Amino acid sequence: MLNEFTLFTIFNIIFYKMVLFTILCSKLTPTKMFSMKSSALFTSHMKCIYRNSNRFFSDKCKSEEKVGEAWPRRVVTGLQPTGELHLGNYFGALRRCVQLQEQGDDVMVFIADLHSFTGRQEAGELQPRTLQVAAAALAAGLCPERGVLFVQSAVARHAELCWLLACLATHARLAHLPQYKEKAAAIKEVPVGLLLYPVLQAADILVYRGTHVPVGADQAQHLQVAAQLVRTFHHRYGRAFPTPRALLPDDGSDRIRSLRDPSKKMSKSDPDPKSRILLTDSDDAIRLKIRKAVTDFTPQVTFEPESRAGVSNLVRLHCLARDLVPEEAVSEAEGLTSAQYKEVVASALCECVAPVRARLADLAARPHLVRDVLRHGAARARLRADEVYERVAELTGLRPPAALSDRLVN
Ligand code: AQP
Repeated sequence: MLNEFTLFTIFNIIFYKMVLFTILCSKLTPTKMFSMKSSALFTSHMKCIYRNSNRFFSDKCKSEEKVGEAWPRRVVTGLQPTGELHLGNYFGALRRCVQLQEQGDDVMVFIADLHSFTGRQEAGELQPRTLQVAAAALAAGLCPERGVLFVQSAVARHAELCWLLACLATHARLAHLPQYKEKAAAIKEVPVGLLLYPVLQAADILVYRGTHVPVGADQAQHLQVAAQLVRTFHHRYGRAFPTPRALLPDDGSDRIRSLRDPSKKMSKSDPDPKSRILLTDSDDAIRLKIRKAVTDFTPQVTFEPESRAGVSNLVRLHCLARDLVPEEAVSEAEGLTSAQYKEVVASALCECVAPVRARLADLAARPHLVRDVLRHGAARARLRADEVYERVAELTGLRPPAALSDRLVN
């Protein structure tokens, strides 16, 4: 802040020196000068100073608003029903949510069915996939009583808030996001929904006044969009939301790589099924996929994510499955070739996946139970979203202010 203020002062000193220099060069007296065009220049500069000082002080206020102080801590995250969940989704999202819940956080997890429309979505596949993702969240250990598990489209407020936020977002900002540029470059007819994806994501969080969002590194920029929208909303209408903060893990669980091409992340939509380990995979399937995982020609096992992405990904998976740090995993692998180490990693993963897979099979046989959880979750989510949206509607003028509406009712 001090630096910003100092720069601001220096800028003003330079400006007035320039004015003085212009006066001397043009041989105009100050009186003549201010009676001419320069008075307009002077006025506009004064306006600029006024605007900047306002910005300076309002920025100062913003920086003093710390997440979690004014707003109760709430974790919000979503999973798209775009396919069967894999170890990346498990380590990177589900298990983290379960851990946060165990630490006492208020965790809301939703199945992001509306988001899944930004890619190609087959109508007949949406319901079974939605149930499957919900079942995976429960199988991973998420407690629906302590948290809230629901389907995004069951709470219409996500879409309603998205519209209001979309009117505050700029095309230039959204079109500049790397994930949009990458996805849009791969298709001919780019749907507007793809551009709006981060705005809907912002609405998903803000409609519950989410303060913390467990995200992967690739989502950090989307969270910046959400933070920017909060600032714009506050500036235009008043305070309605906290500024959401990314919860980035320090164990690398947000960056599980494809087993076939370690330069890419493990993904549901990768056309190669050997690139990912599913939560429903049998032990044999897991062993086979790990055996086929791409490494390199160096036989020793080391952890060098930049230069040896393949083997380091295996080390990472080993660590996450057995709760180790990379140094421990590497020392366990001492004297083993990559092929032998793959057996160690596969065994660790089999042990880790087995209980989740068993619970998933159990839930698959009882879809009514999962549906009940989702119905109950949606009812609770709607109550929370309605409360926030009512405030938004008041601030934006969509509803009369509470005091006035009371008078109108009486
Ligand atoms: N490879 C990954 N490593 C760690 N975390 C990951 N996540 C996804 N892939 C990895 C996390 O899982 C959560 C749900 O992701 P999503 O369903 O929103 O979709 P995504 O991020 O686009 O993941 P996919 O599996 O790659 O899906 P598709 O193929 O449909 O795009 C998120 O928290 C995400 O960070």
